[in-house]
Amino acid sequence: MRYTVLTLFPRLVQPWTEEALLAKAIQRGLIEIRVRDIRDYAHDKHRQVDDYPYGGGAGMVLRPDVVVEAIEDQLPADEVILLTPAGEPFDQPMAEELAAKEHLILVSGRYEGIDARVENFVTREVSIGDFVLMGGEVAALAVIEATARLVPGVLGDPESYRLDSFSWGLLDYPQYTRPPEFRGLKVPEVLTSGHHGKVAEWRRREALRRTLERRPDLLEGAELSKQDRAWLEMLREGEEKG
Ligand code: JF5
Repeated sequence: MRYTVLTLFPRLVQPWTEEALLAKAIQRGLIEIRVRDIRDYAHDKHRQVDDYPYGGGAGMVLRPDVVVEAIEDQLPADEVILLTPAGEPFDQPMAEELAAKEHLILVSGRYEGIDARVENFVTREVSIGDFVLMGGEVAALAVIEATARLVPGVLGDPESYRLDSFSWGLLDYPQYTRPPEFRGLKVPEVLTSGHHGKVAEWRRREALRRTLERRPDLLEGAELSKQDRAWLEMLREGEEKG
């Protein structure tokens, strides 16, 4: 998998790629991350990339010629993705779809926005959430983080991505490690019992409990067994009684 990040702040993005799992994946040749400065595509000696908005108003707008020439210089790509709060919401299924591609170009806007004509030169616009960042860099890195871990070999143990939150369509079950008691808080007994079947059942129930409490919206899209539905029914009844 190759990623090309187009940004006005390459020095913000580059260091993120030089640590931890991303660095290891690059070193192993599993992924490649190119970071390119949009300003290198400016036309004038002052390297101007933005200008005043037509129609007036506050702030500056990124020029379409500069941004589109930066994109075109990095083609071909399977996807050209503009990060913007106005985009399609990013989620795990989209991460899985993108992780199967060979080259993603990620375009990070800054300032008050990008000239709307750039939309005609991207394959999709993506939002990582309903908030406004100061620029698309963190959103581009979020897309890289979410997709690179799905590239075969990037995570050591393939179990760790099959079993995590959202691969079930549910939130993760709670995890515990040593010590067995911390400031009066004990590890649930079932986890130290050695009964693998009981552990699996408890984890599934706790994942359902957490999802019901924190993100009931996720239950509609989750794959639920008859047993799951029975537990949820019990949990909901328990909730009603306080
Ligand atoms: C940006 C105009 C881009 O704020 C974001 C963002 C939020 N979710 N996903 C992306 O990107 C930066 C801000 C304003 C265009």
